Amino acid sequence: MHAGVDFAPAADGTPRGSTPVKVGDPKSWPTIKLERLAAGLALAFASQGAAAAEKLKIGFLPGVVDPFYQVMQLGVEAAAKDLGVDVVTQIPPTWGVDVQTPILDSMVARGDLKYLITAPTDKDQLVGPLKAAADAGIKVITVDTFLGDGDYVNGPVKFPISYIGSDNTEGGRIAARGLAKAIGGKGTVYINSTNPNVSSVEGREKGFKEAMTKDFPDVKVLGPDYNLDDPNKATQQTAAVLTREPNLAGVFGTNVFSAQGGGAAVVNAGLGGHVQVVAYDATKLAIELMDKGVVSLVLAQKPFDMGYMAVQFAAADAAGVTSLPRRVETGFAIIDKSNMKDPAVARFIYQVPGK
Ligand code: T6T
Repeated sequence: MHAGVDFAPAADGTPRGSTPVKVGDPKSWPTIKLERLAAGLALAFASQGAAAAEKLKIGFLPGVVDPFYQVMQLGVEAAAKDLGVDVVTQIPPTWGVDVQTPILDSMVARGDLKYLITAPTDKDQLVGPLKAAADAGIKVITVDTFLGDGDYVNGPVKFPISYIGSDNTEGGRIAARGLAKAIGGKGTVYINSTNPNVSSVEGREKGFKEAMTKDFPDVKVLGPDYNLDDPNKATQQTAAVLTREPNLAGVFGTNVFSAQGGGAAVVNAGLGGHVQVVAYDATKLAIELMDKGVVSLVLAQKPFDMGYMAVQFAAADAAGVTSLPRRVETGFAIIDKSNMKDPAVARFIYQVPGK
């Protein structure tokens, strides 16, 4: 007679489980000592506790406080919720290596982060500090900006898991084609940008100049000037060019604050609609300036996708996935007056809750 459940059919063929099973004399049952049971359960719960405590912990360190990274943070938090991951977020108040590096070092010093999702504020100067993080056992995923030349397979920098962001050189070419069209293919245009040696805006400048030189020989390109991510500086710099170049036909603002400042200078000079502005980044303000006829083209990046996928990559890597792409280009939504109200496009405008 064996204790426990027997699923072999009864002699008369009726299936087991439909008839009571003889389990014999309970005294003969192997007894599990309660305390052992309790210990076992405690262990089980403890391991569950430990498992819960061992929830994957990821650091998120973007470049600065702005609508682009605020939407990226929404993507990070949505994925963290979906995947049951803990995220520790630290946002530098201003853009720069001197601001971001100490925050990075303090995040590494915590000792509990397994992954770091970050937008390096300089493609060379952040290599050292991020390599130190990797050597400390924190796997790095770069979003929006990259280290070195962004080729983590064959390039000078290979330790990050992946780059997830826009193809900014192509973005620059799109901006050039849009501005050239808006000014009728001839005239002088000006680039206002944020900081040198930042892979994102550097790509935009390069792609813009490349396309203008190659496809629009009658367009002369001035700049870039660097506004250090300060919209007021962008306004001053653009106003100075508008004064120096009375026939200026167009302005390319390579990110949120460059376009904001450049657009404001055009409006302040009463040249809205005459001097065409192309804006990288789909902030509400850029769309409002488009509505007023100041901005003729807006390139919307996909920061939510960048944030969401970066967390997915971390969770996948932690789960043992070894075939994650080393580079993911998230694409653009190109917004102009003809489609700015179309929900399929407008959904890419950077909506920050409460803003
Ligand atoms: O344009 C984005 C981002 O792609 C760039 O790297 C820095 O500026 C923004 O965050 C917008 O301000």
